[in-house]
Amino acid sequence: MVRFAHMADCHLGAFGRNPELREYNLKAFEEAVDICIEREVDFIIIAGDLFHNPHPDMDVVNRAVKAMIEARGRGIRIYAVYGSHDFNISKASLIDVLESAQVFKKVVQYLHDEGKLSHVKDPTGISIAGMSGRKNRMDASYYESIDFQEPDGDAIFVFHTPLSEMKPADIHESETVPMSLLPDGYKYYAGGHVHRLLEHVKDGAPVTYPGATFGSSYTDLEREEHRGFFIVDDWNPVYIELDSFGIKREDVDATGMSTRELEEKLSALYSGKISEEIFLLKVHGELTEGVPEDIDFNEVKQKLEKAGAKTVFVNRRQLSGKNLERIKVREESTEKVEESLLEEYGTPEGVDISFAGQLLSILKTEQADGETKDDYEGRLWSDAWALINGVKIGKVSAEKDTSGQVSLSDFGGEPE
Ligand SMILES: [Mn+2]
Repeated sequence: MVRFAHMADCHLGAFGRNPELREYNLKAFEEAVDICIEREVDFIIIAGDLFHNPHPDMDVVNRAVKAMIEARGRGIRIYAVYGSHDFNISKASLIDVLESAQVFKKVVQYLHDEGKLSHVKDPTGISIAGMSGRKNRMDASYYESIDFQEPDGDAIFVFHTPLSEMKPADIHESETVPMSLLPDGYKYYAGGHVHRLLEHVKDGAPVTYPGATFGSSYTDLEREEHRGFFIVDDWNPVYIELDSFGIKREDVDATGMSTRELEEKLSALYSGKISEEIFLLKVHGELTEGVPEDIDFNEVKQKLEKAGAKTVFVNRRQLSGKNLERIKVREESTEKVEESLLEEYGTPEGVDISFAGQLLSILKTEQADGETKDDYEGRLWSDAWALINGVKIGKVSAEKDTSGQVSLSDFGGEPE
């Protein structure tokens, strides 16, 4: 009887700006590998996004390699495909390095000349073939371009693509591939990319996504209840939950409350003992009186920690005060809207409109493909500083945070 593990979307190195969550994420992977050793699986399949980016920090790499070498030492083989996060089209990714070091084997040997997939044969006799994730949404044509042939004997197909038949609402249809494009004749289809626990069947064979082992963004933690992976025993996937820490989610709707009422409501959250290690507090809605800034969320955070939570994250992006005015503007482009608002409502004294416009456009720059979050933030800072230093801004002075850190969102949440 064959027993193997199927995991995906470990995103090691994610939560770069939240050391606690980064650690939980690493620990989840180590725990998953430990369970694989304990359960004596024959091999482990990693269906993409083992790392959060193609060139992660060395301490992250070190932890991951240690865990995998431990498994390899027990005779457990590891097979991986690239995900959308740990693949780099122009440079070698860490996945390539670890394959060269024989930590694991990539199962994505695509034979370009023949337009076929090649299979890797595990000592159990099972063959494994895979297709990596792609960032450029060409998955469907990629699948169509390959001349799939029925595998010989028992085989597993690994993929890192959302399927239309199993599409969560937040994934766009254009990014998905219909299940009919998956090759026929495999006994197990090991999916990755979708950070959700999902199970389906194709011609009697399981088609599954284990979801993330921990998650890579605040949204993942807030939305997906499960974190774990599959152990597949005799072709039957059994989900293993990794939840030793516990996550508490509190959603507070402040609509119709004054700041004082909201403070009272929040104080009820830390009146008892909190047994979960991770506490996610979401506060949203429109206050009847006062502004969100009147509430000391830092104090709320500290009180929740005192009540037992090890890590607290407060999402108050959708909390607003009443005295925010609603303005209607009609212009042809975002830039025009901004310009007319700046003209109409003015900028702080001494700041001219074109400066404000240029600064806005710098701050709106998006993270480039393959760029790390640190590089991205560094680039925004240096561009913004070049602009600030090059312009006489009169009375308004800007000071860089002395810690050199600036968070672009409340949580440093990172995209999937
Ligand atoms: Mn992923």
